[in-house]
Amino acid sequence: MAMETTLIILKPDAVQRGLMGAIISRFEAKGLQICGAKMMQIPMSLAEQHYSDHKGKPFYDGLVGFMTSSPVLVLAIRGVGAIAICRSMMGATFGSKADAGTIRGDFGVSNSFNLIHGSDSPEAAEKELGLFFNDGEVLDWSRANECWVYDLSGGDPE
Ligand code: IDP
Ligand code: MG
Repeated sequence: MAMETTLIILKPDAVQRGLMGAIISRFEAKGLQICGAKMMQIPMSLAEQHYSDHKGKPFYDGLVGFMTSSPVLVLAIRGVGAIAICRSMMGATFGSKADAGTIRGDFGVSNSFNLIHGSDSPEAAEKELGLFFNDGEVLDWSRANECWVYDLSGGDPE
């Protein structure tokens, strides 16, 4: 599996409810690396670009309204297979259905206020990282404990 960087957004409900730290802690404890972070209030044009695949769906207007309503925390998170790992840690889309043990399952009950966005493919991750981060804002940095997070004895992280 490849080293991947994924785009995570802690949505307005996560920020307003004071859950940023609890959610970031899960990713850090898992062994994923935070490579970019910024707080922002998403402009309407960016929300529309980010969710362009959902344009025309019944929930679309509410979704872009929600995402632009209050600040979010945007994260770039890296690890081997990070895209699928983050998606499984997030849980199913609807808070009412997400399994216990997942972020959406443990911290929310709403189907539209579901706390977190995560890229769902390498193509989406590349596009979304480009939308939310400028050049130089996603850092390549060496973690002091990398050799205990991964088995590096074979050269590649295992
Ligand atoms: P995902 O975030 O799990 O990838 P998507 O189907 O891509 O889910 O939907 C994007 C976002 O749109 C969801 O995270 C949620 O905030 C919102 N959403 C999706 N389906 C519904 C719905 O049926 N009602 C209300 N909001 C929805
Ligand atoms: Mg999606």
